[in-house]
Amino acid sequence: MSPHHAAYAALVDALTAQGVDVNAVRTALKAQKIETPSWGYANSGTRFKAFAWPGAATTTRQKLDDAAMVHRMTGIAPSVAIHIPWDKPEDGDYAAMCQYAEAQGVRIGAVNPNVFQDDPYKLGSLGNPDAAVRAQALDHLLECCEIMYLVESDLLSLWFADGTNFAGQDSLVRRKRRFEDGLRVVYEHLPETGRMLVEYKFFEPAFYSTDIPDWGTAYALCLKLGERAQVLVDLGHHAQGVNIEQIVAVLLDEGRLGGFHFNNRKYADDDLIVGSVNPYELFLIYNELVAAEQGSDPSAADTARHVAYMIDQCHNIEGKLLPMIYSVLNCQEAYAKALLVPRAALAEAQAAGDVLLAHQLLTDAYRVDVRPLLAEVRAEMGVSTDPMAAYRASGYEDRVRAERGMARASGGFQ
Ligand code: PSV
Ligand code: MN
Repeated sequence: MSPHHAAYAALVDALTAQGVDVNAVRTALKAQKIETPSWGYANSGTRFKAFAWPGAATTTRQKLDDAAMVHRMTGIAPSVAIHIPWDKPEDGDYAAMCQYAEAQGVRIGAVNPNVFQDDPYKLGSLGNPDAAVRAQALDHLLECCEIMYLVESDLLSLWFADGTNFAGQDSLVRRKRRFEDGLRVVYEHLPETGRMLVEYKFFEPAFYSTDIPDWGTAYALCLKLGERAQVLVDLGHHAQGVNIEQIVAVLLDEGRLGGFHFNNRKYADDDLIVGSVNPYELFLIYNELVAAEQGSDPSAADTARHVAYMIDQCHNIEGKLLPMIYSVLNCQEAYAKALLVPRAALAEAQAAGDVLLAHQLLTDAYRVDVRPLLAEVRAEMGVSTDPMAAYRASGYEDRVRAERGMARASGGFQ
């Protein structure tokens, strides 16, 4: 018996004795999916400096190659989010982009419009006081609805940098209404099965007010738009101390949790590897998702099953693919631990008001070393039991360094 099998057998015995259905846990883990972002493979950094990484992707083809490698290593990252125009094909051939992705073993996921980079957006996009700029932003958002058809994506993932820097700069209410008007038009142009994910962020780049600063504002917008508008939770977009798992629980219960941008932070929107600063928080978030998925409310379970799990990170000093693989594995580990929470015993302790037993049942699941279980699941899925080591040994990094060299810029599909 290999060391991995011995550890796995011991873990199965311990978990079975606690009443865990290990087969069900393995099945759930094999169905887990995490989407990686095309922009996470390119050179990016802080507003002070983006350090170039040798071999980092510049073209969308290279980003898709990298994403496909992450999927080959982990087995659970089969789709790639694109950002337009960063990933816009020069010849407009989105079919070729999809074919290329499929040939590498991945598919295109969420379409992310970009209404924050061009000069006209200095005072905002859909919230801009100038109707001509609002129209320009709307045009781009509608173009992205068309792109959804072309790449067969059912997710339009929206983030707006809109806001103001100074009190009195603009009317906060008028900005809110401009957003309602603009998003209504976008919603009407979504493909029939498409969903709109509305991301919030409390500050940056605007420093006095942000037009969609929090989940409540995003939720209120979604309620007005219709049920295919849902909130996207980016873990780096909250003030310090905000209880993100509670936001997740509430949005799930309201049928309005659409997706995640996973990352981790210590201070602000740091875009660090998810689970690197606070793996316990990641576990608590997954705990709410599993509770909804396995709970008795069919509508919350359905919402949980359709959540889009996406990574949104910026790797400045730690490489590109390896941190992405690590991020996917951290999500896998958090999910595995959440699947071990004894739901019935927890509900009993909660109903009995046994505060500490309830807390202990939850934290005991967090403390389980699930690595042997994950190694087994990976072996059954036909990927390496140790994806980080497998990537290091693959020679991929040396090959792309030799082929691509050192580049700073990142461009569209070539
Ligand atoms: C904004 O900080 C954000 O989280 C949005 O999701 C953007 O699309 C992404 O970062 C990439 O810059
Ligand atoms: Mn984000």
